[in-house]
Formats: sequence, C-alpha cells, structure tokens
Amino acid sequence: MKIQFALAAVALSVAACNQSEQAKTPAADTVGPVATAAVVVASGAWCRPSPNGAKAGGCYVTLKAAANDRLTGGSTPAAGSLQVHEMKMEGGMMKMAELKQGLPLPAGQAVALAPGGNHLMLIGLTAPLVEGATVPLTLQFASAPAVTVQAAVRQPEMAGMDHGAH
Ligand SMILES: [Cu+2]
Repeated sequence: MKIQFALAAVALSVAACNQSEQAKTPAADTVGPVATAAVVVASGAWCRPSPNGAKAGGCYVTLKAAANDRLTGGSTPAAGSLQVHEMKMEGGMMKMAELKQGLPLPAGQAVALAPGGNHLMLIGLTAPLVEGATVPLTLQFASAPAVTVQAAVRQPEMAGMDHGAH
C-alpha cells in the first residue's frame, strides 16, 4: 500500500511538473517582445449582397489595434482587388474614394467600418456576393501581421425597415 501511494505521488508530481513547464512557455512569450508587437483583432465582418451584374461589393468589419496602426488594404479570392474606401461629400454628393494612406487605427480603439462610412471595396468580383455565403477577406496593416476573416454575406440590419413600409 505504501509503495503504491508513493508511486502515485511521484506520478502526480511528474505530471504537475510537465504541466507547469508547458504553461511556462506561452507565459514567457507574453512578457517578451511578442506581446508588445502590433496586433489587430477583426470582428463582425460582413458583406452586402451584390446586385445582379455588379462588379464591386462593399464589406464591413470592426478593427481593434493593440498599437497605433493603419489598415492599408487587403485581398480576397472573391475579387480582383480589395481597397479601403471612405465616403465624402463632393459637390453636394456622397462619393467614395480610396484611402490611399490607409485608415488610421488608434491603439486600443474599436474602429467600425459600416454602411455610409468607411468600407472595404471588393473590385472585380469573381462571382456575385450571394446572401448566406461566406467570403474570406485578408486585411493588411502598416505594422500588424495580416488578418484573415470570414465575412458573412447578408442584408444590412436596417433593411428590415424597408420591408415594414409596405
Ligand atoms: Cu467603395
């Protein structure tokens, strides 16, 4: 009985030792230079369904950068190119234009790309964006490594209001 108990204790301490060693590895990384490196978290990505025959489509996402950064562009298998666009008033009309310098992402601040404002423009769609589909978007930043998100193709949330008007 005594020997069995002792063996069990040894096995336990070995297991505990392994565990703490495994736990140490990522912990050591988080206090190292990796933790201070620029990282951007992307959430809530979605795309508006593209009308029949449209060659371009708009996508939206919320970005939060750990350190000051800029969204500079990206790519997607769904289109020839992906640009970062802004909406601006020009001669009394809302027009969109590429943000050639990129979209600033202040550290720790959630920056939402949303309809009527900044957006991702998919240009040269390889196929229409159909509601219910998922589009992979790879976003590029000035400092942070690129992030790939899966954007759901769906109607804007406001669309429900249009149906109610009938
Ligand atoms: Cu646009």
